[in-house]
Amino acid sequence: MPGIRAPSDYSEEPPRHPCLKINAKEPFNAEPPRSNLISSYVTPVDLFYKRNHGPIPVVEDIESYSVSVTALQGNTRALFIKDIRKLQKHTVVATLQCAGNRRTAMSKTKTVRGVGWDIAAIGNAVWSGAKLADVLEQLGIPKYTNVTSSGGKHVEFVSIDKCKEENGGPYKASIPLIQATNPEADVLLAYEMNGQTLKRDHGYPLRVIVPGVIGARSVKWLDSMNIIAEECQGFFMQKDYKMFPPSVNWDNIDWSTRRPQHDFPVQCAICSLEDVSMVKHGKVNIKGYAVSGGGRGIERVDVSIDGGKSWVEASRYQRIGVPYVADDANCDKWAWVFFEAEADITHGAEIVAKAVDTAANVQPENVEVIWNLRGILNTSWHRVHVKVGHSNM
Ligand SMILES: Nc1nc2c(c(=O)[nH]1)N[C@H]1C(S)=C(S)[C@@H](COP(=O)(O)O)O[C@H]1N2
Ligand SMILES: [Mo]
Repeated sequence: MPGIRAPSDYSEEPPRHPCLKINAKEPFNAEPPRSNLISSYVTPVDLFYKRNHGPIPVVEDIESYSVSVTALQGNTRALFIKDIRKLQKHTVVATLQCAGNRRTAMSKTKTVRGVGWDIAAIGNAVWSGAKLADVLEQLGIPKYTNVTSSGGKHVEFVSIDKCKEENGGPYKASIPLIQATNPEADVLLAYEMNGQTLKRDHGYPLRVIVPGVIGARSVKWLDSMNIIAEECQGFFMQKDYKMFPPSVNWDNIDWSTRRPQHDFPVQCAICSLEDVSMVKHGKVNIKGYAVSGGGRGIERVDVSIDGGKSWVEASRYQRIGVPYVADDANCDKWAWVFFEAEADITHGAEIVAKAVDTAANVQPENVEVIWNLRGILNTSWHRVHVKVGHSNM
């Protein structure tokens, strides 16, 4: 692997923002405080959640770094950064969300396995790079290809980081070829985040961005791409990031019965309040994010201050002062929206938010009904408690 190196320990980690809440140190997993998350529509890079399964790779020589691409029965081609930069540069605003977002709350129902996350394992960034559909077209695979002449149906992305789940091997994942070759799916090989060269934590020099899909498929530090007949057989596709029913436990689990999770479901969370907040008698600001997978927009966000008995509709926006309309050509279809409502609070209350997407999918009322042993996709109504007192928060 010329140009890039994967350390086997944590002695070469990049610097990180002191505000981040660290959920695991090695590998480094951290998220911003709730209030920081909603302070801007585009999440600043240093506050963007960091989700890793091994030590962060080190680029030693960017000129010699390349991605090797192999098709079934085909030759291997090397793609250098300069080749990728030669292709048209596309910019996509997309929200990345870890499937483990809100896991800590799910573990309160019954223990789950995995890194604990509050509600900020999510972020919205401006990603720039080449469209994967253009890259593949240049390599001889036309746009909107389902299957290649040699039977290729999936594109596998392989990194170089050393993950213990892969017994020291690299992180990998795949997406269907039809999504990879569809220019409207906006899958990117990204080299910039928020207008700057990618940071090491986020996949420098090159990462995949798969909009509308759980973060696990957006492979960082891309080392090779393979056009393959079956989906990737790696740990994170076959033995993790699958959604099981509440009846499945570690004694009766059969991983082969479920498909790898792909799109994420509709989600929202209140970020202006902690799980329990002291507020002053009077107006309380209820503000947070809402997002859905698969390019579905947010149709509505409902807010309740009586635990879900009665509801009001929150206002929604992406850009300050511009009301959000889910099917407006100017909306960022892969990006979150912020919602805001004001409530008069005179006594202790349970405040709840739930979002509805453009397909009318709605978040489930309780976490119990979606509990799963790996603690993924907790999209239950987000509930916080306020107590009225004299100090603010
Ligand atoms: N090579 C590699 N890619 C990876 C991961 C990883 O550990 N190694 N983690 C995945 C997961 S689970 C998520 S949620 C996102 C997190 O991206 P971020 O750290 O840029 O927020 O990267 C994905 N890509
Ligand atoms: Mo993730």
